[in-house]
Amino acid sequence: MSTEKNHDSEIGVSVAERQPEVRQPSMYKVLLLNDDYTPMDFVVAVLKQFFHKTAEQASKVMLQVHYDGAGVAGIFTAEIAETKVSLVNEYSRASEHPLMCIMEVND
Ligand code: TYC
Repeated sequence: MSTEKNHDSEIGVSVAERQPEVRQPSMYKVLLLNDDYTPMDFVVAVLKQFFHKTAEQASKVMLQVHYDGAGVAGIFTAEIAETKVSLVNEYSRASEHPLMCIMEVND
């Protein structure tokens, strides 16, 4: 039986029986997409309110989205990213702006 570099709590435990290694959670980028109608001030307000950006950081991300089509608002675990996407999209719809927020795996 191979026991490899045993830890204190797993003396005599075979490689096959050992618990799997703890793995880092997958991370997700939360992106804002450009459109022709959402006011720049609204996007800056969203970045401050939902992503805790300073006015300067928020303006930078907003302009990145405006000129390049998309920009990263933040990088989070799946559950937090899903919540941010839902909250931002609900807030944008309630405010009658077409702003879109999406998530993608950060590999
Ligand atoms: N393109 C928009 C405008 O000119 C501004 C904008 C920026 C919209 C970022 C969406 O995610 C966005 N008013």
